[in-house]
Amino acid sequence: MAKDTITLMCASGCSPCWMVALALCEKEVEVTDYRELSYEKQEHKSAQVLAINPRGQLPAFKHGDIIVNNAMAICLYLESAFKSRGTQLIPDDIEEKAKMYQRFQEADTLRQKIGNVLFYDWMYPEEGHRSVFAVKRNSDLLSAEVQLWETYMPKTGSFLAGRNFTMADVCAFPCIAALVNYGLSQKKYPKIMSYYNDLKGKTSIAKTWPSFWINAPQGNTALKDI
Ligand SMILES: N[C@@H](CCC(=O)N[C@@H](CS)C(=O)NCC(=O)O)C(=O)O
Repeated sequence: MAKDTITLMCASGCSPCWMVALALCEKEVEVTDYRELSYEKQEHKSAQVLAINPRGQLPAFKHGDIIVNNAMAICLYLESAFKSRGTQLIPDDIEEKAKMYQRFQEADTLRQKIGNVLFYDWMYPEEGHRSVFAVKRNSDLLSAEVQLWETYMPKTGSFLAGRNFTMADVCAFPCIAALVNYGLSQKKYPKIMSYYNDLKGKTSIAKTWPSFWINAPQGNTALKDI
């Protein structure tokens, strides 16, 4: 298969999928075969996904014959494969690079902790297996994590790793946007809100904004007490 064939399977509203869409947009790389799949229809467990990602998770990505499954691995791959294209997302400056890698990796921790709160019932479909203590613990762990991110927020005009928009922003912004979309308190987290407001109109972010969130009924406040 020609190397410039890019297949991407995603679901709208999924933060890891948004990370990849955002990285592709920043790198100015066109997806030749884009498939938006539905969780409700269990399409993430379909043969087309399992052929690329045996875990049956999205995103699923293929560049020519090269398969990369994990969102953050795909993002790093894109920077290497298309180094000279679009935005440089991994800085040369060693201090900026160190901070970029740190926040990039921490974005995954934030994502998992958001998921543990939002998708608890989905992870434990049998009511008898759920626990109010676990719900409270997940919520407390997410609160502590979000408080940490409030201290990470850059001033207007700067980004998570410094002066430039980097892979750290590519992977953290979809998680920050999920927090806001699910009702995060503006009063409690003013710096997170202003980072979100500063970046939400950025061309690549606006262009890749999940339709799931645009069309979702307003007022989902599952994270308002975090
Ligand atoms: N570590 C993976 C996680 C991907 C992931 O959890 N995707 C979710 C949707 S956001 C999914 O496909 N869930 C369905 C499942 O786990 O069965 C990545 O970052 O790509």
